[in-house]
Amino acid sequence: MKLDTATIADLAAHLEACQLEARDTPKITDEHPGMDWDDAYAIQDEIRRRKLARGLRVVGLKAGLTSFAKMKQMGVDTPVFGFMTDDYAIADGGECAVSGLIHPKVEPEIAFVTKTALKGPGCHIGAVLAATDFVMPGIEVIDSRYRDFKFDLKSVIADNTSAARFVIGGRARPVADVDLRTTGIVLSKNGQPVAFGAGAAVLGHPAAAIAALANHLGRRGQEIPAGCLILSGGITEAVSVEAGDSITLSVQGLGSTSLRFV
Ligand code: OOG
Ligand code: MG
Repeated sequence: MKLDTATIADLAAHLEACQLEARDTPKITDEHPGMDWDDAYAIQDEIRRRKLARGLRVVGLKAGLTSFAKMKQMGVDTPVFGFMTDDYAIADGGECAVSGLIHPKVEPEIAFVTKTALKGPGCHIGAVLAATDFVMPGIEVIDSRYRDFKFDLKSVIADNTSAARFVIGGRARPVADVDLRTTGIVLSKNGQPVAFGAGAAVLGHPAAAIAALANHLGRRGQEIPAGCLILSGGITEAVSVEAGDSITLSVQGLGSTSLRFV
């Protein structure tokens, strides 16, 4: 760790204030170029602590920057991990108010729900498939608190990996019924297909993103609990949205989920 406890608390308070007031900020590594990975996750943990202290619940975990399309779009090369609280959840077909967001984008993802806990190190796709209760389509709404969505990995980890809102829906299917590598997805904006892909875009198999999360948590003495919702990461580049946009994600064999920006 390169930052002291007070600086970590200040940066967490600053980033969370930017989120709650929907205003942007330069990336924090501009002021703190020496911060390390542990500092970055410590800031994210402090944001989580602040939210729990206000009575919010953590309702899911996420892996991000797990596809080449996303890594290329953001100019980075390693997955990152974050969390979602209950106030991020939007009902299937529901509304997302842009007034509470800075510059939202949507990502087509596969959502996993576990039936047993997953613990790293050494977690692999097989362990993930054995521990998965079902998979569903999920749309993540990301909203980096950084100006113009410009960040490096440490800054985006501290900012809870741009987590903002999410919706899941469609058909929950046991993972044995789907070949998640070849499963096709179509993301539509206002009825027009705008992004296409297949599950293999995410680390070769979306379950590999869940294994990477379990191994990341294992290094920190934590695990993915049973009954946990996890977003495995955007399959395509993220798509910008504004008030009035309707977004639908269709996943082969898993139906579709949608939301509307107002
Ligand atoms: C970071 C979060 C990326 C994903 O699915 O790749 C992410 C960002 O691009 O702002 O959630
Ligand atoms: Mg995402």
